[in-house]
Amino acid sequence: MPQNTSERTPEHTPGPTQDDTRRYAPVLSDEAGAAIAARRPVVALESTIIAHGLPRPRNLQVAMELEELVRSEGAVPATVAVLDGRAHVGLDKAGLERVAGDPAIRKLGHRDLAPALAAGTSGATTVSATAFLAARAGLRVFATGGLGGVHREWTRNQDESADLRLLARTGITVVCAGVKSILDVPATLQRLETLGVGVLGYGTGYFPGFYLSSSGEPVDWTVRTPEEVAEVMRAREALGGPESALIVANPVPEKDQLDPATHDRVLAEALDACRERGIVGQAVTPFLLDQLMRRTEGASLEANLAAVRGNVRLAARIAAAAVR
Ligand code: PSU
Ligand code: MN
Repeated sequence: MPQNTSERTPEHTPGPTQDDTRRYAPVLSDEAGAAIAARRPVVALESTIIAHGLPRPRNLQVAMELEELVRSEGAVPATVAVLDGRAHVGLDKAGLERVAGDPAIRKLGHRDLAPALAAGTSGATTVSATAFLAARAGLRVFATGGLGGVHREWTRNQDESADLRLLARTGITVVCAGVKSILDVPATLQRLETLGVGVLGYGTGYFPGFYLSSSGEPVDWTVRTPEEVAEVMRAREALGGPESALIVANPVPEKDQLDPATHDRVLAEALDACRERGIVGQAVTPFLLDQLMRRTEGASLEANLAAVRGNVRLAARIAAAAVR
């Protein structure tokens, strides 16, 4: 039923009908819903990394392993994706299998959500779409690998991930290994400052470099325990803001990082290949990640996975500390 029909004017857009809400509101899994109601910890997990960031069939194993990792820390996982025009916060095994195995699965940023729902499409959600849906469903902590950001050739193509602007207006705590090292890291840090997104180094004074433990760029704030992160979350809530995300930048352990010299050499080759083949838009990040994996014979994949595992484990501990 339309609300406030009598007050409707051309300037006054009516809210969604109950029917639209039933069709399009995000579906929270029973398990995640029960956990939120009981103030038990829940961790949102991103699905683009599964569908477009990791090779099949390893990606399904990883998706299940990450959920198991959250559970082993006593929290509830909620992988986010769109299936047949429904936005899900929390997938069952069949849902994870579709995200990992369906070659037609799209990559959805937050601007793609409404068209995907209206068309009844299925897609994996990027950091921007995952943070948007998870926050709307009442989740407070989210884990991924590396955020999107400002690309190295920004002055030529103005490629800046939609992740940044969305994180500027979504109050969720995001645990990541910094931003992907395929990006212009100093420029991305500048943008995060301009946009008012909080950045905490976890156990480090340097912003992590995704495949590398350090990007070499300093951070202004360092925390050392999940409780310290939870305290920052409480202070933000009590202050009433800012309405932006809080990034917990958690470095991949040095023993698991990609060899820095190999990283720099192979990345330069991958960036050349990207330019030569005219790859643009949403395809750039998956292309570069795939190129790095091939050109390092899988070493970048292992570093990426080590980073993601560490982030997921830490996110579960932060979620637990935040509900205490
Ligand atoms: N972290 C990873 N692998 C990934 C991503 C993150 O370890 O593939 C994804 C995230 O979904 C992020 C996206 O939002 O890459 C960025 O894409 P773009 O640069 O097109 O915004
Ligand atoms: Mn882009």
